[in-house]
Amino acid sequence: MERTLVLLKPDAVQRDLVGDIISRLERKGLKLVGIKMMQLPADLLDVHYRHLVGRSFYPEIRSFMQRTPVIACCWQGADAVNTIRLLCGVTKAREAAPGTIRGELAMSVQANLIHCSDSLETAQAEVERFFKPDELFEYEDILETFIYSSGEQG
Ligand code: IDP
Ligand code: MG
Repeated sequence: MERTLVLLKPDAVQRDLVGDIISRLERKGLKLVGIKMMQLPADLLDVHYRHLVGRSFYPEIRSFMQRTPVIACCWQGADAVNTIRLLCGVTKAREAAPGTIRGELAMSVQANLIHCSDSLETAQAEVERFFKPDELFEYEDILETFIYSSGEQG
């Protein structure tokens, strides 16, 4: 089973959408294996968004991501990385598909509610960057045999 990082951004916290977004991922059948609230330091953001450092809009993203604490979560599931990217929708929220988190709940390129890892390799690095080993959990999911067929279970 894959593990992936999700951040619920300051707009999700401020707009009281934390519960709604977590509920969507839970109802999909994904398994929550780590969760915490964090005020993100600038140096962590500079690493996390290193592909955007240097862009003219990066200072605004950094200050936006620091306006309130965020909720960091680690989710587990079969193909969890790609599955959550699909549920999230494209970056420019007003063009995100109906039914997606961004498509249903946001209008902005910057304030698009959620970060999710974009590849398995990135997910592994991001989960390690945001969570200490003892903040991630393994436990039995008693519904797993109703969520997956035997061949899909990890
Ligand atoms: P993603 O979050 O869909 O993976 P990335 O390209 O990795 O998108 O960008 C990271 C975040 O930076 C976006 O979610 C958004 O908050 C912000 N961002 C990306 N491009 C722009 C832009 O052109 N203007 C303002 N903010 C942007
Ligand atoms: Mg990205």
